[in-house]
Amino acid sequence: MSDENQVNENSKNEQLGQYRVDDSDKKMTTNQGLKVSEDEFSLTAGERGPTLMEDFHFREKLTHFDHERIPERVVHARGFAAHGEFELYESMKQYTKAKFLQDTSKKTSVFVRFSTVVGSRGSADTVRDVRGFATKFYTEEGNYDLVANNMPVFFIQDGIKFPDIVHAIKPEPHNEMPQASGAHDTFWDFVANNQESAHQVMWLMSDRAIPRSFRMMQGFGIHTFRFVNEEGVSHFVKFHWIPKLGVHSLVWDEAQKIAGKDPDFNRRDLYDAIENGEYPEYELGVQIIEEKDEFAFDFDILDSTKIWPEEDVPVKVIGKITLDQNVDNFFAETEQVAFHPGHVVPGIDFSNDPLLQGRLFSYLDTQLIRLGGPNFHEIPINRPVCPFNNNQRDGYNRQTINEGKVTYHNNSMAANTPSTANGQQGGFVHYQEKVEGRKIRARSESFNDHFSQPKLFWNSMSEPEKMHIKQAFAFEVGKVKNKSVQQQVVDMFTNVDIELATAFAKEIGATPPAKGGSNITKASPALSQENTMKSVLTRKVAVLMNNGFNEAEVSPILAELKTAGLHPEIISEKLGMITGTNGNTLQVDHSFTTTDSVLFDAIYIVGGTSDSKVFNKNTTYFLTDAYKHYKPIGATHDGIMLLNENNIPNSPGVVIGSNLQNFAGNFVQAIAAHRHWNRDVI
Ligand code: HDE
Repeated sequence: MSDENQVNENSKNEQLGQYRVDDSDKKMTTNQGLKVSEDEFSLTAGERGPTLMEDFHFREKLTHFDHERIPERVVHARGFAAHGEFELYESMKQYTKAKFLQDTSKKTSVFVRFSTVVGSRGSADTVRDVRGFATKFYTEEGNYDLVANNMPVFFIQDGIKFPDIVHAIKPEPHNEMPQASGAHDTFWDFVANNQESAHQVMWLMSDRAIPRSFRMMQGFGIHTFRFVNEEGVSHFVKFHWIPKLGVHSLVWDEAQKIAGKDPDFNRRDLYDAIENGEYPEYELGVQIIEEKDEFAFDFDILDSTKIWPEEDVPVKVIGKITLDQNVDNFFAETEQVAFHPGHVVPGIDFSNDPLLQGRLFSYLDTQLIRLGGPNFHEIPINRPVCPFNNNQRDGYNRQTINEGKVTYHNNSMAANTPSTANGQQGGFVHYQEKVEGRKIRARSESFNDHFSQPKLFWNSMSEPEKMHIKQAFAFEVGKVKNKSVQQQVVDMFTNVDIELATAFAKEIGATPPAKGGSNITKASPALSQENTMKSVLTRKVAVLMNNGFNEAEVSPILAELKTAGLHPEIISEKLGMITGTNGNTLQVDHSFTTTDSVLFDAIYIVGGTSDSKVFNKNTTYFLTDAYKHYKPIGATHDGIMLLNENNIPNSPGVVIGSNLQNFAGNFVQAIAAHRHWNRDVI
């Protein structure tokens, strides 16, 4: 365990090092350390006889296997995590005394787990869902967890309704269908009858719900928290994670296909990026509101269904996390990590947001059952890197060997230690907010406006984004069997936008609204993905090639794509090598059997000389899908002919290199635009 003031960005890695075991080149033993002489056959009475009770090795091996599973998380079951470090750009001393936010020369180790919310552990990555973005900072003052999502608002305003929303969106209880999807009756029945959900539903129907990559999504702490400084002055704060690569999404048809072709699409992407040294980076932003301005807004800052528009309360970027290390063992680290919004450090405190207050109960409670008792803080991934001492003892799987016999406070026999620390000594002192009121089960009226911000969100969308939202409603509500629920949803979202409600009502055979809608015209450009950073870095290009390609001309193009930061991968009929007209060969990365158009960001068709039906048929498939998904398409050599044969028009994002001049440069530019929405796609 590191000394308090030696805690740095390596502390967690060093601590985990004490628990890592490399089993290779070792003799096999039982869990008691006894060397095993035979692991293929159980101990039997004769070669064809029954297994003997005395076979302790068999019993130990099977018993351990029988107990390998623990309950999956009740939500956020499917996740993927990585280690990294946090660096501070600018001291936050003015606002908070949190030590990891004081000194720009100090770095902090972090562990980040991304997740989907609704699906089981084995479900697909690219489902339409909210994504979790949970970060554990291993600070010198203890673990600080920022347990965030990739959308800035939540479905409900009060923690007491969490079991209801989760029951409604999870697979229906009578037949356990559908998996990892909100496209069913109970979810939409919940939505229509709990109208505070309108804002998050708009986000869920938007492209934000199908991120291209964990590396390309934002994170939001959602709730209003507090920063408290050394002088005891408090400011309200909201936390943001801003990905350096910008915020990017899939299209829905593509996302559904990927769910079959590569259910691990997002986790593979993160894992590969880290293995390739292309470390994902996210900047930490804060929005800060002074205490005196608590009531200065047309929404309640304690309401988790509201954002603070960035144009009104700017996001101040204060630091960055870099994820630079994959886990060694998924179960030990990713599965056993336990986050909790109540894991705070001095200088960070809570607000009275009733959703946050509910969470403060739930996380410890759920870990007790999931991780089998009260000692899960001793699991290596969860251990703080600073010392931790108290009088808590015993329980299942206790590992710490506490010396001595004093296990209570106050005491005289251990000089009243472990002793408490006051605020000056680094003890956590709750912010002394003055609160008074009657005990009451009710919500403040200031929480009652459920439609202004969904409308703000809608107003902020570009035309393609609006089109996707309409299509998402048509898909999701179209899957609902109950006609009354469908109509209730149409009526509800008429309060957001009549054009939206009319569009999907027509698609699903419901009655379009005759009148209604909101007259709010405000927009927040920061909400649109049109305005995000676009980059070609780490984008994957499928290069379709066959024997007889022009190696002398194609290899330099591939080299240019690589120099631009792209990943061209060669796809052909068979794995192995392909030979160019000059006799030079290139290694094939994937065959048509082992990959698919939807797994790439762009397609480059080169072709070859051999007129192969298999190649041409598969090229048609790759092209059609890429075109339909608005992806950049490049063609040179025989590829141009294939483009023409497949009637791919010379439309936006289609780059034809007839004379090769500037082809690579133009293609890279088309890829930098990511998707070409102004393409005529039916
Ligand atoms: Fe969670 N949430 N949540 N949640 N949540 C859990 O804790 C809960 C909420 C979030 O990668 C559970 O360890 C309640 C908002 C993430 O391990 C559980 C309420 C936000 C993760 C739980 C909320 C989140 C969880 C399930 C409403 C974004 C995954 C397993 C009052 C700010 C953490 C677990 C990981 C996980 C309860 C709402 C984010 C049951 C009661 C809002 C990222 O404790």
